[in-house]
Amino acid sequence: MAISKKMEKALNAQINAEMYSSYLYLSMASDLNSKALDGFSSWMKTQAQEELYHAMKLYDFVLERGGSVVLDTIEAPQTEWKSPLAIFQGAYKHELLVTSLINNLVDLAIKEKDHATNNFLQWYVKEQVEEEASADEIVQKLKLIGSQGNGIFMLDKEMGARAPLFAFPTGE
Ligand code: OFO
Repeated sequence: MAISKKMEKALNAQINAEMYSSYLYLSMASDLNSKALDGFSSWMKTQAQEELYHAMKLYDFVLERGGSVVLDTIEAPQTEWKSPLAIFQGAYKHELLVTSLINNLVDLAIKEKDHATNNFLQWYVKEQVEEEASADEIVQKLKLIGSQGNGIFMLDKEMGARAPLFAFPTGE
């Protein structure tokens, strides 16, 4: 059974929200890089890759269910933040918003008795728990460290160890 037009529209909006998340985190990665925090920046670039993956999972699902993907304009994200703490607080706040968007989609799937979409969305429900927790963990660590350069240096090193989801080909 194909998805309803209403569900198709809502899932397309979520594709846009996930693409925006990717944009936002790439913008944060660039700002972290300009603050000489290469490890934090690299972590955020991987986060942006994850968001692209979230969008693509939805993209494939819409097509699989007989719907159409209609890509909309992606809003321009903020470009500068006052501190790494402000960046990760922003990321945490953004994840809370995304969680509410996912919850709304689940509500719609339940209302429409669309069990397949509801089942598909449960992956995102679980993922959001992790997304919120990982951003919040960094916020808490940054608060603990405060302005101690040494602590920030150590955390930057630790965060730089996060492996990318995929590597782009390099070279000529
Ligand atoms: Fe797609 O989870 Fe973050 O935004």
